[in-house]
Amino acid sequence: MVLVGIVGKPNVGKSTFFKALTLQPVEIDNRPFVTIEPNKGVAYVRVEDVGPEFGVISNPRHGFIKGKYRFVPIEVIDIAGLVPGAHEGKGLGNQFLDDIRKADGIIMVVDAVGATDEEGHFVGPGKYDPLKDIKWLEEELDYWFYNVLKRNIDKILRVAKIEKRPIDREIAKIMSGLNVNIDHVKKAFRDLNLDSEFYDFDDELLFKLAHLLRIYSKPFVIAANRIDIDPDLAEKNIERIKKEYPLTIPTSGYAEYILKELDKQGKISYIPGESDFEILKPLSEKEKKVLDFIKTNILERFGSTGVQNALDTLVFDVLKYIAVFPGGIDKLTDKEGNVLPDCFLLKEGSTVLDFARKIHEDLAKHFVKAIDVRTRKILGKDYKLKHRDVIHIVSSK
Ligand SMILES: Nc1nc2c(ncn2[C@@H]2O[C@H](COP(=O)(O)OP(=O)(O)O)[C@@H](O)[C@H]2O)c(=O)[nH]1
Ligand SMILES: [Mg+2]
Repeated sequence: MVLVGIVGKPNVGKSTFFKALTLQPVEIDNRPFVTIEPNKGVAYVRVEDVGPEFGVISNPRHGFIKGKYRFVPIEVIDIAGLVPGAHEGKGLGNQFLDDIRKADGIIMVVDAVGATDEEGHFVGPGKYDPLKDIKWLEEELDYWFYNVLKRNIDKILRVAKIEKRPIDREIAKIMSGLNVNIDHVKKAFRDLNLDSEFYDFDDELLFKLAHLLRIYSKPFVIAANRIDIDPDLAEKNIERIKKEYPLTIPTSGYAEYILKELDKQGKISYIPGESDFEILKPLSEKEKKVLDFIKTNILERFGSTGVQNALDTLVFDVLKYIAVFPGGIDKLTDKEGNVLPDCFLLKEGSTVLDFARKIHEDLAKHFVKAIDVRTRKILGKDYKLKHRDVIHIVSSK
């Protein structure tokens, strides 16, 4: 499953953001370092469902349908807060980053209103520049990769020399625990003008390599969070951050959590990611007031709470996943009568054969042909899938 890590300093709302994504109970507190054990849970990316095109209502085996959308499960991990110097043991250190070593990408949460200093202590809105956080957070992530490289580089070089193996392959092997693959290393080597027989790594070069491997294997989006505290101030900061980091999304984990919770209680109908909600049941004065605030200051102003948007941007735009549906050419149901029960997330560029393999190894082994269920066109095994394709696979068994 796609795995997303939530990273940031203490007290920027990481755990609240996680709770808004997963509706899973977590420890929330405005003391630094509340989260030590990672929170792991299931969140959902949003895909326009294909059911309506076929005049059917899907019932997903995993995830759910809401409105015209299908929410497809992925995994998220919320870890402890980092502080500057974490790699030297400051705060809780950076050991807990290992909890996200397998992450495909990162949501970096910062405090859009700058109300917390670099260690997460409350200083008041406007007193701290959130752009500074992004810089040192990036550096801490680089150090994390650097330390793993540094620990292993002598061995890597020795093995590569003695066994006459290409150095990039050896690096990819050692770094695979951090989700680094050979393509990432090759790309980094190209950027640094290194070839696969380069042995002369000094610390400076190693750090540059660590940085590149980190951005290639753990790309990130920024959630400029807690916009509800002061939307004007947040907007100003975000405009500035976006100049350097275009993939910055204004978010309010708090607003998203309230909306989802009231939706769960059946008091409102809210589709995550939308700019509006519908009131279904009488609300208390307090609930009315909060919803009114969220509607005016968050939804109407920023277009959504941003939480769903941040996750979808990371998974679809940055990590380049596409959603593909298995479907029979004559019927869209499985044996139990579930309509379009499955939806798989695959990397852009995946072929029909990759898709078959994802469903079942046997389906790939005995692959005969595939059919595009929409157009009824026959597709070969090398056909590159598109987002929201519905594919029937014919096998000889
Ligand atoms: N106003 C506002 N407060 C938030 C939001 N998210 C979290 N908080 C508050 O910020 C504090 C820290 O939240 P928490 O989620 O524990 O942050 P973490 O340390 O980064 O995991 C708590 O008092 C939360 O209630 C938000 O979107 N808006
Ligand atoms: Mg936390």
